[in-house]
Amino acid sequence: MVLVLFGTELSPGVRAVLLTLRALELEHEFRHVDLLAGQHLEPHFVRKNPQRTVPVLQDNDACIWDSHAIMGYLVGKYAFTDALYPRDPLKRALVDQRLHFDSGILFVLFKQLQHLIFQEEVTELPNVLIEQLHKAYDLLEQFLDGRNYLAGQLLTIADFSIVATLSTLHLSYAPVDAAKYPKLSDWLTRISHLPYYEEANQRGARRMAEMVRAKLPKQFDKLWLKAFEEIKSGAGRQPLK
Ligand SMILES: N[C@@H](CCC(=O)N[C@@H](CS)C(=O)NCC(=O)O)C(=O)O
Repeated sequence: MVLVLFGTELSPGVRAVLLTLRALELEHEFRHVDLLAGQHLEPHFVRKNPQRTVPVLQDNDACIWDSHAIMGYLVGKYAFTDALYPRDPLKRALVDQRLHFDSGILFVLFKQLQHLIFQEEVTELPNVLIEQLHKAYDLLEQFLDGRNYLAGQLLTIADFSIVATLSTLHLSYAPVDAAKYPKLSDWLTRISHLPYYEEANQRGARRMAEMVRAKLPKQFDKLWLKAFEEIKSGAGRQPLK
């Protein structure tokens, strides 16, 4: 049976799994779950994931959810090498730390912002959340010190997890300023050169940004357009080898 991924490309977690599926060249079927229409609350979906979140991966009778768990599973079960999720305990610990950073910090900030503008209908973002985002960017900049990728010199699922959330934040809420975060900006450019990046991540991140933009007042247009132009042009920087 083919792997089935349930979700929407608007979701960073879903896009992180799509990046992993594409990197591993795994055949899969994508079943769209419309969160705005509440399809994740329907009984047939809740039977697959009682937490009612996307992504969910179905592999035969098994349903796995949480993007981080799904990515690790895919590499463990289907990859020819462990490069994307090393078995070496220390290397794995570093990847896991980054995955938890996404789960516990970056994605949480994203979810709070989403809640404010889509549920609470605020039209201005609280500075305190944007400051927290910048603190998270500072940390990511430090994580990249001496490394091309977040957990070393090679691409891992930590990069997929964080790029899916970060690219969304970059386009929607707080552009990654290349002057302030040069390593993070270079890393974003480097990942965006992956051949499957546009289809697996950037398209959905851009759609999400368009929805956010429609909810926010004009003052954000300038920031948003700047980020859009930068990502299109590779932030004006050359990818590092
Ligand atoms: N840690 C989870 C987060 C999943 C999550 O919160 N997904 C959002 C979409 S981005 C969702 O399903 N939201 C629906 C809801 O919470 O009702 C993961 O990485 O899979």
